[in-house]
Amino acid sequence: MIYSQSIPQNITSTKVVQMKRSPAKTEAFHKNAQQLKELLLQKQAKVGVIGLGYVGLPLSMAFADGGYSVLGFDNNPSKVETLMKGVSYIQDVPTADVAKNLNAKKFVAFPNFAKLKECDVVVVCVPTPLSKTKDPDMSYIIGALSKIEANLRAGQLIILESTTYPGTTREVMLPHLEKAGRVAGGKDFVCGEDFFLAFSPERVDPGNQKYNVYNTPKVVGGVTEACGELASIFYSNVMEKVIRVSSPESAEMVKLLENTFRQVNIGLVNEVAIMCEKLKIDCWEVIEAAATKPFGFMPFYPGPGLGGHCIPIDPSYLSWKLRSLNYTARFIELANTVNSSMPEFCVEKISLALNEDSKAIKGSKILVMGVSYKKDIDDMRESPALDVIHLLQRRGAKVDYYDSFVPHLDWDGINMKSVAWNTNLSSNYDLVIITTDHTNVDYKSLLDNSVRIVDTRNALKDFRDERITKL
Ligand code: SAJ
Repeated sequence: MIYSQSIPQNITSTKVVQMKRSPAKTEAFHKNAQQLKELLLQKQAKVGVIGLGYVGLPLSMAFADGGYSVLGFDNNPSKVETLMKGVSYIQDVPTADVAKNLNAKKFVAFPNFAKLKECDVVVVCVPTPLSKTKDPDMSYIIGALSKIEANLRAGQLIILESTTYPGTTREVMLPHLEKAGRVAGGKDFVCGEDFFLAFSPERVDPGNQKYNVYNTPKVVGGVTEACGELASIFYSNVMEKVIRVSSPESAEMVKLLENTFRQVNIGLVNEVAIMCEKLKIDCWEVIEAAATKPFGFMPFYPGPGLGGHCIPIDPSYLSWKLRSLNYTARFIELANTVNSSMPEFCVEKISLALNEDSKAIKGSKILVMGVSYKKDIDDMRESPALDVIHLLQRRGAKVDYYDSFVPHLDWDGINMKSVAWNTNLSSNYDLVIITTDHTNVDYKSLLDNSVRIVDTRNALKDFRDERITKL
């Protein structure tokens, strides 16, 4: 380890292997690496964060609180304007934190990227969605890369945090950045000598009250040994634990394993729900009893489908990459099939429940309780409630929704306002479906006043009533 004598104690390496790329330790290397290491350890380094969303803004605040000077960059001018007024638009980032760091001149936001050149470390936290054809949409990474390329200078450390397929850092980022030197009129830059490059997956869990940017272990994989060490030093000055892995590919794969693990297990438990219906067994009782096994089991729960910015998306980056290598990631593809069938499964439950009252979906008034992708947050991305609403509307139902976290729903072609809550709200509807189990709902009132309820989240687990249909 080049810097072993000064590596902070909170860095753990899973294993140290010969780096795939280790350029000669030239004069430039020692100058650039040594200078950057000192800036990092003395907290003099200027930190640039590209993408001020649910990942980039908490990260910016953490490093500003940690004593660094942070320059935030976002190509959405209204986000920059809001931040420069000292206001946060991210649920997990208090406005007081933004105002404090702004006033302390520890954080400034920019709509353009000219100041990137001033940054000693640049962290890329841009979205990596799927395209309409379910292929990786790399446009945000490519956009950020072009700004970095235009401002790259010797001594900078570039870290990609956006979730992506294994190989992105080395195959996409590296070649562009090495050419940046030639663009600037010099010879090509050499990674690990003139600049440093690493991957470190974001592990932000929106709304998680227990785990945050400080106490969630940070995985880091550098293109060279020095890249990995400098990135580890960077994070270890703010985060409690840094986990070194041997390469950016390994770090990219860590995140995809984490989220594929969830996607596949949620797919499994959704199929268990479908099987239990055919067996006329209560799947929630089965899962609850299985969860009493103190070892070798981790409960997941069925639901109306798979929402969020990570779980439904990230595994498809992995399966896409493997398809390019002529391999089919069968578990991922199967889990996608099962998870995306759940909205239809729920609508079938609604149809059967209405049949009990000799009603059809067409013409029925249906209340959708909860539209965000998981409980107690306002995030709508990939929310399965949207699919349920689309399916019901297509079948001629008159659909309203209630969600105190989402007062106005303008998403995915749906433009609705939440109805106002009152204790006998549900009495106005032929059927209620609980699609998101927010904890701030009075479920007893909801049940007492409902004609029929389809509960896709076991929110009514404490009630026994023949009006309730569970997944
Ligand atoms: N879901 C189920 N059944 C489950 C768990 C989740 O249907 O048993 C659904 C949720 O309702 C939601 C979707 O899956 O629609 C995703 O839920 P999630 O709990 O995985 O929450 P996310 O999408 O916010 O995932 C984040 C991820 N964090 C990062 O990627 C950095 C994930 O890795 C975390 O493990 C997860 O939070 C978490 O543990 O809460």
